[in-house]
Amino acid sequence: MLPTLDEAKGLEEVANNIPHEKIERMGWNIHVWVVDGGSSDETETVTKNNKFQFMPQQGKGKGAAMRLGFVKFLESGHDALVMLDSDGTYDPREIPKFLDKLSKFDVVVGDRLNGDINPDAMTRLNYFGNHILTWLATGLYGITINDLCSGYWGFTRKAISRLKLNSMKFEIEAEMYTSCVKEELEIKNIPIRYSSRIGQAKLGSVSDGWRIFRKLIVRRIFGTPIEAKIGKGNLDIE
Ligand SMILES: Nc1nc2c(ncn2[C@@H]2O[C@H](COP(=O)(O)OP(=O)(O)O)[C@@H](O)[C@H]2O)c(=O)[nH]1
Ligand SMILES: [Mg+2]
Repeated sequence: MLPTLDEAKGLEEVANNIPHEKIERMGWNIHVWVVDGGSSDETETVTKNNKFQFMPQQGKGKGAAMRLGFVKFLESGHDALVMLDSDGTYDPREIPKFLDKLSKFDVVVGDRLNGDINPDAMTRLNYFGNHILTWLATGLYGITINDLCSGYWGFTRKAISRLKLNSMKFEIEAEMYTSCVKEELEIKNIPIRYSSRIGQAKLGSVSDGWRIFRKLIVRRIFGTPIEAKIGKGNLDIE
């Protein structure tokens, strides 16, 4: 599952590197969804050219997009889901490593901070912020996560069906982690490569860092989003 907002060039690169044959040799049928936040570039054309499924999102933000994707995934009947950003930072050739670990774990998180970060891929501020937020998350919740804000995750169907989320933006990964802890899903961290992005960043380091921090605190106090408590699903967007 690939979230996109004006990432035509990055998406092209991701598409070229998805190891379809290797994944099929491992026994999986692969289906690629592009969850789009209203791109005004060639994203839809690139999606169609690669025979991926284009899924326009209803709300705004990466969080809303992923939650829509998760609901559609559960309706689809597939067994596992791997999500990664479409900006060329994450390498789709590592997907088989995620699928491999999903035979033993509920959730697999790609770990850039103990992996291989290209020198130009992350600003100093983001590097520092990622470490602080990750350290804080492990301290608050007691379950080790090595890279809280990673955009490369793998899930079993069971894991997706248990997640309870209401994030709209870039705090989604932090909430995925807190929900995994709450639902007692087993998390495996695996080192991954992280490269420089193609195109313009959508994340604002300080404002989104603050949203992530707030989400960690709020979910520590109120473990489950109110929408889930009153019986509404992950798709109830504000
Ligand atoms: N569907 C959707 N995707 C988004 C939205 N905002 C960002 N994205 C995608 O989410 C991914 C991560 O965004 P990015 O700007 O790279 O954030 P960073 O990697 O955390 O700095 C990229 O693939 C973006 O195109 C949105 O509003 N909707
Ligand atoms: Mg990025």
